[in-house]
Amino acid sequence: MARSALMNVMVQAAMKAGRGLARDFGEVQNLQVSVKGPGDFVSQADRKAEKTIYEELRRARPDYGFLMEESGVVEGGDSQHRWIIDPLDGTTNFLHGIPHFAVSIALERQGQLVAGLVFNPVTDELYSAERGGGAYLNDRRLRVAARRRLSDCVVGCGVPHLGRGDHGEFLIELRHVMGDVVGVRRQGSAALDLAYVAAGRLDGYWERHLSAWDMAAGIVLVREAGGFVTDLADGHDMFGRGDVIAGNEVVRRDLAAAVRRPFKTSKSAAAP
Ligand code: 2AM
Ligand code: CA
Ligand code: CA
Ligand code: CA
Repeated sequence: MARSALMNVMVQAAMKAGRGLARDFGEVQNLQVSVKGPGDFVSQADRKAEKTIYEELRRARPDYGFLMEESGVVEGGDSQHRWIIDPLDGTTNFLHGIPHFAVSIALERQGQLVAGLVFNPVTDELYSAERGGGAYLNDRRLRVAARRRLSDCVVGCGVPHLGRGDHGEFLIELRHVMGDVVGVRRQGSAALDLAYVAAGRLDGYWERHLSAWDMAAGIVLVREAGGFVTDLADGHDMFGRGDVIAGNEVVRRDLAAAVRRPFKTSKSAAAP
């Protein structure tokens, strides 16, 4: 598979940051950790990885703007291009020694997502996609799963932290979805969840309370693997609303219907 110059730049930045993360993962007990919000942690590893990616991308494309989880918006880029970066998606896994986390880098051109890369430096799985060019896991072309009945599907989700409000609503959604599918997985990295949908490992996925950097690269992967990604209202304002749902066309639609199914109280529900 021949990589474009743009993708080479992204891969180089992700690999360099990923090597640092893999080293830090080996001595995770020595890292300083601080708390940003309820259940949201940040360590030196997140910041170092972000700095590495920033420096690499800035050097290669000096005019592009940046949106990064730990540093926010970096002013001074052209108005046409914006990198959207999560240097370490799955920090909680990382800090607990669970080897399921990733670097996530996406590029927006004139407000459209045109490239995405998700890299797990422990498993050495590199997911990449450019608009119109297909999605890849390392050198292998990806395609979303073809299952059409929710009752055959394994789907992923995110569980909102208790400190974030509407977890009661989430539990209702989860109950509905659990009744409709083979299994539900909660793996702790939105970027990898979307990459798994692209790879056909998960048939579908939904999550709320996300930021653009959690999902930007993964959205490109799913689309380029022939999948569908929307917000939870079937629109395309994933960044504005902070929620996302993905799968093949049928699974996305039916999973969205299950997530949104009105809650019946025990009085209105049919007797078991
Ligand atoms: P992070 O590891 O980069 O913070 C998992 O459900 C997803 O939500 C991950 O992408 C994770 O990104 C993000 N996340 C987990 N806990 C969070 C919290 N308390 N606040 C905001 N984002 C969180
Ligand atoms: Ca975080
Ligand atoms: Ca994240
Ligand atoms: Ca992060």
